[in-house]
Amino acid sequence: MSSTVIKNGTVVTADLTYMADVLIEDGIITAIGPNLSGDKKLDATGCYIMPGGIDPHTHLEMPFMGTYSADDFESGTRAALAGGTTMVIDFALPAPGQSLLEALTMWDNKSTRANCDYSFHMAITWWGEQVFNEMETIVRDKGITTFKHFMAYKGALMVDDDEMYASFSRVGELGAIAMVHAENGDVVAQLQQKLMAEGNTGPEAHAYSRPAEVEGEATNRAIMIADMAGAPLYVVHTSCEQSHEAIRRARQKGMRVWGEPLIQHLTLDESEYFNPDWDHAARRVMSPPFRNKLHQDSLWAGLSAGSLQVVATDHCAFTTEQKRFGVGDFTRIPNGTGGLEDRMPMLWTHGVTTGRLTMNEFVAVTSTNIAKILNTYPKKGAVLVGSDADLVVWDPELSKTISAKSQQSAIDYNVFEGKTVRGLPRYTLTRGHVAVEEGTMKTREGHGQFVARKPVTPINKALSTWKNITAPRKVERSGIPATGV
Ligand code: DUC
Ligand code: ZN
Ligand code: ZN
Ligand code: ZN
Repeated sequence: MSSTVIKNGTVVTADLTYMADVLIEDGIITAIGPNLSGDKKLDATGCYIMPGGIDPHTHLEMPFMGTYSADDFESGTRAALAGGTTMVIDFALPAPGQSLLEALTMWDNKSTRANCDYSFHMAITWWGEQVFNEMETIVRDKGITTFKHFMAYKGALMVDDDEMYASFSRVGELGAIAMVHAENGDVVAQLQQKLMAEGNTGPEAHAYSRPAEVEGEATNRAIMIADMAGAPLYVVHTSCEQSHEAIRRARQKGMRVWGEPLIQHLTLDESEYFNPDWDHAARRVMSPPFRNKLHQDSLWAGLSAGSLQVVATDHCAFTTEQKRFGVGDFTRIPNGTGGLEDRMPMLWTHGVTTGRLTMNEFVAVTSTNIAKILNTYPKKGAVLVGSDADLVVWDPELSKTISAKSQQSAIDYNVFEGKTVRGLPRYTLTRGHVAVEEGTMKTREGHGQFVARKPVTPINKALSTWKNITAPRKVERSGIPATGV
């Protein structure tokens, strides 16, 4: 058994900062303390030893809008490791009418190439007895406890309220977690038609077709439906104050609701869509779209206040050639941007070095909080004896200018092109394997393992009093009252 020791660094977790060496044997942390030794030594002088990042929102090699997202499990997880992320959670996406288990087999097959550990969420894109039954197998036998619902993409992935209520109720029974892409798909479809009819065919019309109100309405509706169904709710890509406000209010009432801003929404704004270069704007088309500074401030405030818990990417990368499917019709531009490699350096640069987040909050929102929400803590998201050695040795003085020329992602551009980041991995370790070593990639295709998860029953429920208020009570009546004159 060969061992690795990380020497002379400062351990930074979601709640502690202290000097210690970290010993790793067989991919597991086996000791934390002074003066440790091992076969291989990694020097962490001047660095922070943190739990590797967890990105709970990726779409790798996903069939979408007539094409496939360009990063697969190999290039996607390589990009992740380059940026200090050691686990991704991808969405298995059944086509409407398709068996959930069949979709899962497809995702199992794609993920054999992963360079780091991964897990899945299951999307619910249609409803029926088969889905109801398969959901139990997915939770009990397949280790997947999160079910994503698209409230947008009408005519494709969208589910409507009756389907959502039925599915959320099932989620509640199974002790699982409901997730939503919260945008009102009916309103979006009408706005798209109107904009196209008026000759607004460019990428900026994408933003006009998906205003913050569309997201705020859907977030409020999903929260209410989750509450009635008794399911905890995770709102993916929370991009605006309206959505954040709904989450804040629900949490304050004791409902179990979480919100997930993306690094793109935190650091890029809507002005990107008004760039005269069509390619520049189209490359940034994603849903929800980038917002203005007021929304960005709301998201940053939510992260430090704790009303938003997780920073993700929604990594769904398309090449320029793929984006050009939408020339002359913005509704055909494949929705999605990359971010896996840049999430941690961008958040450190714009969050920690500016004082918006402490180092410990950085660890919480990039790793520990989602590990806890998804019930994979302390295997993941922790620097503890017995935890997986998914670690990043973070050098706060290392800097670079982001460029597509030097990225791991398979696409030909980067939405953060030209931005300078300070704070990068010196080493990234995935279950003890050093996958990034002082700027050199040493990833191993197929090293990644699936991480099964269990429900957090019985306490992981929506917690409002709605059920008590409306508990059925039969009223005995003696007769039919007389009607008025
Ligand atoms: N939004 C995107 O931009 N891409 C993938 C799916 C989504 O909801
Ligand atoms: Zn319906
Ligand atoms: Zn989405
Ligand atoms: Zn997504």
